[in-house]
Amino acid sequence: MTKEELIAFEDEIATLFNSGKIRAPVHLYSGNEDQIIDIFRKIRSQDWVFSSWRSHYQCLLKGVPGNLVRDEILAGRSISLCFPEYRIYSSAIVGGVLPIAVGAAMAIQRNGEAARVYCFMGEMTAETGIAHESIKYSRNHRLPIHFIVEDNEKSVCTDTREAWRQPRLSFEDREDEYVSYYRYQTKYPHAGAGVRVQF
Ligand SMILES: Cc1ncc(C[n+]2csc(CCOP(=O)(O)OP(=O)(O)O)c2C)c(N)n1
Repeated sequence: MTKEELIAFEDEIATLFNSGKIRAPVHLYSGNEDQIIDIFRKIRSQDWVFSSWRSHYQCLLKGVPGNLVRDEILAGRSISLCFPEYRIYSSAIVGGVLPIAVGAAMAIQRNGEAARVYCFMGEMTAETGIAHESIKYSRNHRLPIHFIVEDNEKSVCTDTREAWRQPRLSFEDREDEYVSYYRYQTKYPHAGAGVRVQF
């Protein structure tokens, strides 16, 4: 899936949402296509991907056909897209997938499987206790997992750095065996596509 294809998919979802065709919240990306495509160069079909409420790019890059992703979003399930047959799970609970991803990595390690786990989270999620514990446990137990922190600088409407009085976030610019970080500027609000839609 190319950058242009990701953007075209997202533009279509934005249009569908703004015209009232999706009767549930959507969370769009925009502006991170190069970085997320680069991360997916390492991710193979046997690997597991865990994401948040914003997971359509991950689904498409993991190989889920666009029409399946679109159908799920149209059915109002954008915030928790799960396609187990493609090994992709997501949860709309802040930090919710992190311990599940760690458990999947523990199972892979115990069974001696060749798969790896990739777990995406926003920069505010990365500041929570559960993220710090999940990353610490994974690192110390050398689990086959990699965490990706996606920094759009905000948590809903809150500036993450101001909230913590921390100009430099905990995983800012981290690039090691267990954690990657990237920053992007989105053109969208936290949820929706810029037009108020009454469900
Ligand atoms: C346990 C829990 N608390 C609060 C929320 C509401 N909520 C949804 S997304 C979000 C912001 C998270 O910010 P960040 O991790 O930076 O993600 P992003 O900006 O990429 O959406 C919040 C507070 C939630 N979904 N789950």
